[in-house]
Amino acid sequence: MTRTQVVIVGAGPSGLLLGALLHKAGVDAIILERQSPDYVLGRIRAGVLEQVTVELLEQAGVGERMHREGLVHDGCALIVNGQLHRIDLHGLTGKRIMVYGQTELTRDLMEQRQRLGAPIVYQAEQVELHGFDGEHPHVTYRKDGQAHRIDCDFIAGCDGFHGVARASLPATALTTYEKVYPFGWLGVLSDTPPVTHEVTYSHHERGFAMCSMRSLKRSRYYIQVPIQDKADQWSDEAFWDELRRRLDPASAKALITGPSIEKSVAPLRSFVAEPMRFGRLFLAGDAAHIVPPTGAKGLNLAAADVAYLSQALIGWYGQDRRAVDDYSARCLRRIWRAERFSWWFTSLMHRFPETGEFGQKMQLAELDYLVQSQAASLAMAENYVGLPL
Ligand code: RFL
Ligand code: PHB
Repeated sequence: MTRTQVVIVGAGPSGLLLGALLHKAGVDAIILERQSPDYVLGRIRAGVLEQVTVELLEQAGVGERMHREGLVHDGCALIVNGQLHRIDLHGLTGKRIMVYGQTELTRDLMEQRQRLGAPIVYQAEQVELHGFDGEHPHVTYRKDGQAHRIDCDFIAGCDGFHGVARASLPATALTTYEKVYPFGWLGVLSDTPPVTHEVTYSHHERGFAMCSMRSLKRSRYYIQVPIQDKADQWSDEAFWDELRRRLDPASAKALITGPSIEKSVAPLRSFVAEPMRFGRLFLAGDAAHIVPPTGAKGLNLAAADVAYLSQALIGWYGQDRRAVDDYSARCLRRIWRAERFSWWFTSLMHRFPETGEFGQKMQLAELDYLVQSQAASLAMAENYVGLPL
């Protein structure tokens, strides 16, 4: 039998960052991850970090490569039916964003954990959580055909939307709120120079499109597609043609295409489970909430949860036994504001067939107001760069 202070389920960004912040404060944790390290690093997801997230990563001791290789952006852009408008994020808010892939950040946290000799069990199967409604929780799992048990003080459920932590709670303990959008994002990663030098979101009558990047040589693009579309139905050529149609003429002309190195369809969903604490089990990140990716908030919200959770746990071990009590309420206040922004930006930028012509006119009028009015641009920019912790 093994004992630790905190068992963290999941080695995505939430679990790894929590592990790093706890380790730094002298709190012991074991991370259990269902997949292999290569599998975790193969998932291509987020690209945009808020300043608050950048500061947390620095605090966790993994800022060095991010500052060397990440791209700092002062603005982003909106294309409205073929016309490009820049949003001066820094001029409006005094803050910037960092473009640094989730894959890279995850790799930095994994390598740091290995260097520190802090425990992480990959390919942990059948993880089960026990006794978290009392004072002595424990976690069981199987690895290489053998059964294991870890006793602990707390369990952190950082295991994503399909994880075991939220599913372990009695249905009566949670209230969930959900909205599923009637389309998906087809994403392509390619080793081609990005067409725009800032992250660019396009509203087009054929559907939403966006241009992002991972470096000056690697691009990430997305287009809105019907929810039932499969990635292998889309040849690279068909993807590039459709993307080109949804951009402004100058970007369409400048677009450099090449073979896709990853192509996948992601569904879009808004979801919140309340509360985020049940006895000695805490939920953090995608385990508790999902936002559609349009506002680039998912990973950033996960990092904010982890900031609050690390403070709560470190406080508890520092003899402030009540430090864990307001974890859920603190997180949820920030989460609902990010849910609202992500829902608003998704609703504004995509084509919703059911809204009809009146709905489309409303979107265009709001976009016109957004790019012309400093007050409206500021409200968007303030949310995009991230609300304070
Ligand atoms: P993760 O990353 O899903 O990690 C959970 C981990 O838990 C493991 N796991 C288990 N381990 C043990 N036992 C079990 N039973 C387990 N079940 C699951 C999983 O294998 C996994 O390793 O959740 P986490 O850490 O909360 O991180 C959340 C972020 O990954 C997510 O919010 C973002 O990727 C969302 N997102 C974006 N967020 C941003 O902030 N900025 C962006 O630009 C952005 N772009 C995106 C995105 C998500 C996307 N997709 C594909 C959904 C773009 C896309 C296309
Ligand atoms: C990305 O680079 O993958 C990305 C950037 C901004 C978003 C979503 C995804 O809003």
